[in-house]
Amino acid sequence: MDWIKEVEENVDWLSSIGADPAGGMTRLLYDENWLKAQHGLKDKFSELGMEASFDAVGNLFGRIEGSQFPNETILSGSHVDTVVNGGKYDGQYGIIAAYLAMKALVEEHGQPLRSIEVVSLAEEEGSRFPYAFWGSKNLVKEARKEDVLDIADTDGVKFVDAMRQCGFDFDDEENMREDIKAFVEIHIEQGSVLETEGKSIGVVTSIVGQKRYNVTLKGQANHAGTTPMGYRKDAVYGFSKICSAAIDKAKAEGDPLVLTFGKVEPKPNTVNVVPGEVLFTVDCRHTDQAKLDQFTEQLEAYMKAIAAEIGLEIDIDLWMSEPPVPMDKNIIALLEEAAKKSKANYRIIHSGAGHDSQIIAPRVPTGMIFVPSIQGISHNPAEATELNDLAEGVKMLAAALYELAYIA
Ligand code: HGY
Ligand code: MN
Ligand code: MN
Repeated sequence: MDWIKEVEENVDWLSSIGADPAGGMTRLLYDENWLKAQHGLKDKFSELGMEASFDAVGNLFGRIEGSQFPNETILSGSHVDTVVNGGKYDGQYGIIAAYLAMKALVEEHGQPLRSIEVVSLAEEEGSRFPYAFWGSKNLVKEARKEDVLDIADTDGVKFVDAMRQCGFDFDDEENMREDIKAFVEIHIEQGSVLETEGKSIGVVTSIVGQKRYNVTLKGQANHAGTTPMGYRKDAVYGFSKICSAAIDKAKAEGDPLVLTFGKVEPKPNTVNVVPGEVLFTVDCRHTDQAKLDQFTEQLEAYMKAIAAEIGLEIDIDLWMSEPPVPMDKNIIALLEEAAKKSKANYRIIHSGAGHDSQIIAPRVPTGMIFVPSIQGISHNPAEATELNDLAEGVKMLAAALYELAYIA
């Protein structure tokens, strides 16, 4: 197989679905680009001779039946959604690599002993609705209807309506599939460790824990000219005090703690009006759950204190809280073995980004492979990985899937 050509063609094809005129890619859960991508992948899986099917919520599976142990399934894949103006590798590279690895394995070795499936997971980023990991959480039966029944995107489109308009609905199946024996996800590193150290492959040991909040500060909109400074209930002033002090505290805490105020929406966002309201988001991560909890508890207390000091109302909505998750020791060893066999220039590495693997790992033996990100850039149209590294990643994934699905 011409690995480089296949990777390049498939990344270019899938990236064209959701290419954003403002740069990069925007393909959000249940939007029209998302639906077009899932149906395009379904056709692709069928063309590759796979049995292609959706589950109730829109996760897409491509299956090659095993000859001897068909009820033992090795799963590989990643998420099909992107952030807004994101790159063209985060998520979708893991889907493309999985089906290309399966294609290469069948071409070279014929039918596997165990079944192999590629999965295009419906959503991981939490970029459209205040909910993340909808795809993998449904796969492992952790998703709860009540968590999404009343949520909507920033245009007011309700989650449930968007899902049903795409022809999908809640998955009322109680129990998780029992046939999935392993999950391997390949993903770009989204950091610069591999590139800095000149490595082409990362074998992931653990994934960071993270918490995400929507915070609303409510003060009083007022006239910018006639409202003396001492009379103001300025929501942006409150946000800026919180943001500045919290970032300084995070820097003092030091790596691997990270803190991001990614979205800030003042209202009415007008030059000559004292802003009466601001919605902002918080994303805080750490490899150690206790330290993550301690920092966020202090942060929540500090936000409330600043709001009280300025006379603002505050609403703190913690809508995501995922613990740090170790990868499966046996899968790590298998990935290291595959890296050694394919003479890959690899290193063991921890993930500062969240991944579907952290949702699946507590239920299924799970491992991750990283390929380098150029200058560590991600969640940005400039996200890029050398074609050779992308191809090496597919070969590494194929070697791992061979060990899992072709060896008795
Ligand atoms: O935000 C993350 O860590 C991932 O890219 N969703
Ligand atoms: Mn991402
Ligand atoms: Mn991702």
